[in-house]
Amino acid sequence: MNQKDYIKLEQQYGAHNYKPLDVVLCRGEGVWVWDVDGNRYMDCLSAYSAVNQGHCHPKIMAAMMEQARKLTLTSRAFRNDQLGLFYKELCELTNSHKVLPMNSGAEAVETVIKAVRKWGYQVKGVAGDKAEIIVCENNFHGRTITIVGFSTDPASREGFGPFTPGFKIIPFGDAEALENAIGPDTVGFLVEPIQGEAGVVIPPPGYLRQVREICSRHNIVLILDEIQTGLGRTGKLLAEEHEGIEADLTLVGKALSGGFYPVSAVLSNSEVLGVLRPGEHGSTFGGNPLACAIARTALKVLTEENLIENAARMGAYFLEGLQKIENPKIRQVRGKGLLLAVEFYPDAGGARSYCERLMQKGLLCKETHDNIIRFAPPLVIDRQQVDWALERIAPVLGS
Ligand code: IF1
Repeated sequence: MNQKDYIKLEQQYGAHNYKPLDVVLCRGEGVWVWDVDGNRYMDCLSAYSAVNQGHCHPKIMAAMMEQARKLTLTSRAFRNDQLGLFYKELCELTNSHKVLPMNSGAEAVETVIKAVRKWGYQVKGVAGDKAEIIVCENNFHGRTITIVGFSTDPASREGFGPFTPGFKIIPFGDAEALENAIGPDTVGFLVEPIQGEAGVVIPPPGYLRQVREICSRHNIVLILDEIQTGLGRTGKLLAEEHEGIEADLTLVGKALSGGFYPVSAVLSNSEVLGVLRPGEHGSTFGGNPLACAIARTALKVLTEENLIENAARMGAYFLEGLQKIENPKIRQVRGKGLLLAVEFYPDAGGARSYCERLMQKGLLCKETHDNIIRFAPPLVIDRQQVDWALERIAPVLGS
């Protein structure tokens, strides 16, 4: 079978809820992936930051195989010997007190919404069913009904109502808007430290510090969605560290497993997770021993292989290279660590066609909106590989 045959199968039998580049991958190693015809590409998307540790990392794979031979799933009706160790190691690494494990990012977001609402009623004293959570315009937190209900992206939400009430939307990067939106029933503020899907939108310096102060002053839970920005991507373990703050609740996912398995978690620095009692929340697969063993090793790889420092160094170098590209159609080049973006003027559009041309040159990346290209290679990338990428990107984006 060749690429066309595989694509035909997807077209015929699959729901068409994606429009992928027409490349059919079958193998990956580090920053590289190969298609079924044997062509090699550099992966500059990293499955939206889920493979920060690089494709098929040998240590994570070994941990997965070893655990798969022993025990994969118990449900939370029984205990397993990986869960406690996973909790302890994740808490020590992130300076958290408590963890609630789930699978997908959206599940972690749903978990936090439940916990924060309950905290609002039980601890803050908000009247029943009145709790309000503030979120930002152009957010991306997942695909469930509740989450798309507070999205401002028409493609994400139109046709899927009715939606869950209890959310208020404010502009991103505007601390004053947060202050003004807070009312007596406000229980939490949910925000991405850098908006990924919106196009790697970095808020003004000091924003998160101001947000931290406002939330503390009003007794509101600050929830940072670090599902994409966390675990080294921006050159710090968590993006909150760039501003020296700590959220009350932090969401991680994606790279928590190095791309081997869906693993997400809610990290808590406050009493919020304490409001959940037995029977009130859970998941069949959440916290299973296979997930825990994989995540423990995925975290170890991040630190032992200095991938966070490497993301900071290689990110700065990559950004510098992108900034040298001259094209009047480019509006801005920006990024933090290895979460980078090139934005074209809106009427220039064409981000997709740039991605298609880069694919021809052996580099895979993905547009977000019509005019922004995101570059987010695995954090194992080295200087020569960044040079290799820039040698291909510069002529394409420069024309
Ligand atoms: C898809 C985007 C990225 C996320 C943040 C929660 C989730 C995500 C900050 C939900 C997920 C994904 C989902 C993926 C594409 C991707 C994405 F373009 F859609 F927005 F990364 F930028 N919070 N982001 O970024 O996590 O439930 O998917 O595990 O195809 O929808 P999930």
